[in-house]
Amino acid sequence: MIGGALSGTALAGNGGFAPVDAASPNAERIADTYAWVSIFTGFIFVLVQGSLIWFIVRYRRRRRARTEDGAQIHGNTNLEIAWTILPAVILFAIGGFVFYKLPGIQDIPSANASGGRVDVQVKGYRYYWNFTYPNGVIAVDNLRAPVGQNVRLEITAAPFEVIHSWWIPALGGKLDAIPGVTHDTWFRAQGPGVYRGQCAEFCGIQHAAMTAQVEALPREAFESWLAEEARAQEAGTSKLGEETYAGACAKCHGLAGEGDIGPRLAGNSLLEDANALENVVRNGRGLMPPVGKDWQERQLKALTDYLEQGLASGSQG
Ligand code: HEC
Ligand SMILES: [Cu+2]
Repeated sequence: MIGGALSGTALAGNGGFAPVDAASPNAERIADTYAWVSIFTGFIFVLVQGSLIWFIVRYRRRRRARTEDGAQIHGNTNLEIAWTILPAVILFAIGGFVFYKLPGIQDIPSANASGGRVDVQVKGYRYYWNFTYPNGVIAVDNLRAPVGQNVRLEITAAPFEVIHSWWIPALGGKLDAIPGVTHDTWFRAQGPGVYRGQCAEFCGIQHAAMTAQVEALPREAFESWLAEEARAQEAGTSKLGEETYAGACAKCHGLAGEGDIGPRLAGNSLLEDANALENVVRNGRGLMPPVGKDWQERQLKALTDYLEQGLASGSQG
């Protein structure tokens, strides 16, 4: 029962010891399955460990001679039937429950389901996530989504990339982002808020910095943001450049370009040379991966425009 008790939502988020609270129907089904399996594993754990301790104490040698034989036992039919049937029943209970819950975890609600659906492309790169909305809006690391509406995620990685793994625990299970393969998943955020996640596949030196979040907004706020952002990105007045720098570059070069595992960029004259910058970003250099090899023009332009203004101004060195 210990496992069952621990899986209770009261302890959720307890230093990462228990799962976070589910905030989407599919995540809820995963949490239910976890709790259900925990009841049996908890019970078996107590049973096995309890018997172990009991046997150690009850049947210790005491003062008996080393050569003394124990009682001669020739089976126990009832016991043997019980320990054959009980595990079978437990396995059926677990298997049945999982198969009952699975479709609601895996199956993506249809686009015609009530409330409609928003489809977003999710692409993993070292060490950030690029999101593309149906109207062309691009976002980095922060996925804005409407509350209460189904969102389908088409998860992949660029052909020149390594494997990453998309995971926002409160909104469902993890799914690998594999070059050349698209995996679909979905969520429906039950309330506004920020749901944090982490790339769940060890993908390289800055893997730990490869975080992501879903920012769930009330539907009208989401829709007006999306429309407004589309206008701003077409006009080149959005914050896409800054967002791209923070997601795709700062993890190695520092937020103010002060340098980290990548060299200092603040004050580097390359930042004012859009062509040279494009060359580095598209092709990589030395240990720097080609982080923007397949970017759309608009994202590259947003970044070069942003960098042209100079990182140095905000730098403390
Ligand atoms: C995985 C870490 C990493 C990421 C992400 C990264 N860089 Fe780099 N970058 C490096 C390293 C390492 C070098 C040094 C390469 C060498 O010369 O061997 C470098 C070199 C550069 C240089 C050349 C500096 C010079 O003076 O030669 C520029 C410019 C640059 N990066 C810009 C960017 C931009 C812009 C981004 C985001 C789009 C970015 N980098 C993302 C690691 C990274
Ligand atoms: Cu990753």
